Amino acid sequence: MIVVHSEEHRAQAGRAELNDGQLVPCYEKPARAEIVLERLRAVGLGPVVEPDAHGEAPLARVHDRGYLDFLKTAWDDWVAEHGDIDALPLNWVAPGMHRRVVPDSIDGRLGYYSFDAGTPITAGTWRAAAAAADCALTAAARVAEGERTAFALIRPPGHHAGRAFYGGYCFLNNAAVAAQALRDGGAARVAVLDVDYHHGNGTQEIFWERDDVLFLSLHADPRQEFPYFSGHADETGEGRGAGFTVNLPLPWGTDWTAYAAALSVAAARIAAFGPEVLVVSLGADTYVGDPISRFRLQSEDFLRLGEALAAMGRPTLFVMEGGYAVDALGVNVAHVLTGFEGA
Ligand code: SP5
Ligand code: ZN
Repeated sequence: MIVVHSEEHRAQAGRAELNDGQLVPCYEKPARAEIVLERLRAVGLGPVVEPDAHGEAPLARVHDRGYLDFLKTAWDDWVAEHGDIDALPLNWVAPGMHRRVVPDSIDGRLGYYSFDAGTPITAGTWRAAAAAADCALTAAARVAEGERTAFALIRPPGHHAGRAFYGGYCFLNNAAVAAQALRDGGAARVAVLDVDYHHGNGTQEIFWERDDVLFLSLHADPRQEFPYFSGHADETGEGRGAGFTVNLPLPWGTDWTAYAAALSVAAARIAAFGPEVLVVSLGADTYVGDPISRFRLQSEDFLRLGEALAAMGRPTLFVMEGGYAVDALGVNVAHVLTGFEGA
């Protein structure tokens, strides 16, 4: 399986995120990608290739121009105001306030373009995020050229990032950028299946009114879990996109048996849609040992997940999302990919 990876991911190394009332070391850290790469090499998955540079045009197909410009300059603007410390937002819009005017203040713009305080912008955020998107685009191109599958081994992740917002450790929506590029390259229908523990609110928002990109997500119930305000079962899309968003929220404690049942529902919907390519937003934070999550998948279950994805029978692009039990992350991700390849 072709693995597309860039060391530029290391440029995103935040110092702290706000969690449980404290600034704690970032869960989304460079060691995550390093342990996955090490494991893929150990089990002989590859080749591992560098991304091609795709420029900003494919990013602007799913992201707002003003948002991209903000991301590129946010760090310099922040440092000019506050010095060399991670940039975190401090306040957000509420009902009765408005978003008509983009603030000039960097603090105001951080709040304008974000939805949480867990996603620090650092000196290397733009460089790392752009490299991740390039990896996803390069892997997508390989699948478009006829490969059965490819894996974008990337960070920072992307599925919480929307057209004009960041959050949930995500800045550019790598899976959405890739799905749109596949459409622009001629695929009539693309499905994005999100198996990260958290709802892929950004991907949902980007494709909300689209009937050419089916978005499906299995995730912890937003009544209980981040991102709290997105991912309920009755969110199904609007306009032309009505019926082309599928949310399968699951309770804390979900194990493989319950997870597999939801996966079957997703599989049936994907089969009916008939996509030319399946994009998998691959988070491994459904693992029982994940430090910020509460599902109960075991390492062996990720083999089953890979087999179930292969059984969907589509050319498949894997895009890395979350997973924070770093010691087990390499094994779990490798299990999905070897499960897929062996099936
Ligand atoms: C890509 C991805 O997986 N993003 C996840 C972002 C989650 N951020 C909020 C985490 C809050 C965790 N709080 C529970 C900690 C348990 N003490
Ligand atoms: Zn997640």
